[in-house]
Amino acid sequence: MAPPFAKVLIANRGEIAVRVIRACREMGIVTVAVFSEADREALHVLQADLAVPLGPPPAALCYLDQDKIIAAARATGAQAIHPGYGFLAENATFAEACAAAGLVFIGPPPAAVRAMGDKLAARRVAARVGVPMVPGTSEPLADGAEAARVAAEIGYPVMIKAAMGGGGKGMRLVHAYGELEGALRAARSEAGSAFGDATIYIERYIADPRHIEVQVLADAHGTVVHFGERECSIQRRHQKLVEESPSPFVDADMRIRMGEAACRLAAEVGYVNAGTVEFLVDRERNFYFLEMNTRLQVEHPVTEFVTGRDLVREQIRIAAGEKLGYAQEDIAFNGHAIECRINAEDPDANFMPSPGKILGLRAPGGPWVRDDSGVYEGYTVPRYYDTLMAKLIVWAPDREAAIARMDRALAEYHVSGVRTTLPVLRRIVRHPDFAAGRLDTGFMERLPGGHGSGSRRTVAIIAAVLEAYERAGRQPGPPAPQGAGPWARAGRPGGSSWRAR
Ligand code: MV4
Repeated sequence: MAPPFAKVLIANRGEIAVRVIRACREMGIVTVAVFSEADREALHVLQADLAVPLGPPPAALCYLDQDKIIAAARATGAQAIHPGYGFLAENATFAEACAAAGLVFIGPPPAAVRAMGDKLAARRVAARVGVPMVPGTSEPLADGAEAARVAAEIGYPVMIKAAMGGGGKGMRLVHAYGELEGALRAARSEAGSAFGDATIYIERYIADPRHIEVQVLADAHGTVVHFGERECSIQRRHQKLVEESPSPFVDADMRIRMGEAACRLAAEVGYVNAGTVEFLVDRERNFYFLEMNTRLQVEHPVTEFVTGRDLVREQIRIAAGEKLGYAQEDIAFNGHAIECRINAEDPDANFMPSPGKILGLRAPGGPWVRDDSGVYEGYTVPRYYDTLMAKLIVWAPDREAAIARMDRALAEYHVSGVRTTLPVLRRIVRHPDFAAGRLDTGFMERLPGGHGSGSRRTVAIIAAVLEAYERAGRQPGPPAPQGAGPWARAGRPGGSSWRAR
């Protein structure tokens, strides 16, 4: 069959640009990469048919520069732009600018992006179609008095959230009335400077929830289907580390109910293309709508493994106006897939970015092992962008076999020259709680070795150093001997004797 587009520009970099190029090549589509001065030798540039320089490394001057990207598409004769994730992927203005330039944006309609970008508007959509959500407000909070009234009604603890937020920014947990006023002020000011909109709302706090999301796909002809769920509860500071599908917590009945809820939401906003509906799930298996991500997600490969369908190919077909050509009952879920994110970060230094030259690289292989990488041996990871280097995804007939396969594949993965999250990933997949499927968003905080939020470890180190200085000042001799207090112990590698829970 003729390709839906002759030429597509990929407005992104790294592993996701490579991923999109792969789908295009299989479809017979000519690919155009764009790149910053820091990305001259990046893998996506080497792999694309054409590559257009954008300018200096700061994202605002290259991958976020809408005019430059649209100019690159026009100059090369591309008909469509795939935004990947991040950068311009959820920018409604950019989608409109593409249309105005006669280019197809491979993503949802701008109105759907806007409706879901405003979390309060999204809550009102969910209410209209009867999708369960966390109890709370669906209109902006007027003042402190209203906040106090609502908080008392839904019961403490509560969360204060920014209407234009998401991904954890501008969020405040309030345990009791006494903290409310300060939290309101802080949340408003943070939201105002981060999103240019100080609108906030209140929700009941769900303690240690699971994060489970549903993949949806909608064509321009009114067909909306879901591709099952992904469990993304292993996170650290709102950065996912491990994702899997199916969720070990979701049964067939719950999958249908969550899937139908996600499809109702998508249909209600006129959604077209690939999207993800996020839910919080409590211990009693209640699920609550959180937000919708109007893009292809990092963790899409686990869904591809269990459904056997190429989501990027589907995105491109949908953008070209093709029909999905299948219905919900045609989508079967087979086996189990797990993804690990390999970031250039130093787990021993609070996950600080670890850019630099990759001196050695050996990626795993073997049956049902997929390495979606944006790097190669000899490549220098630039310091300007996201630290994600590669994603390792495995499939097996069941979860236990998938975990064993991931453990094996991680053991085969060797990177030298930069620090990576590989050792932490290994510890996660070998953890008894992971094996048992006991996952929630507090998992990383409990993982021993100080790899939790990092903040407690950092505080402990500072406290230990201060204590050592004090001791050194009071009595000469070696600072902070073994018998030092719990702070000093927690401040040493492997010495996290103090934990909040
Ligand atoms: C919550 C919550 C508990 N209760 N909302 C964090 C990211 C943002 N999208 C929403 N988040 C949360 N919202 C209520 N009412 C807990 C979180 C949360 C979280 C959610 C998903 C995955 C990881 C998380 C880690 C900490 C907090």
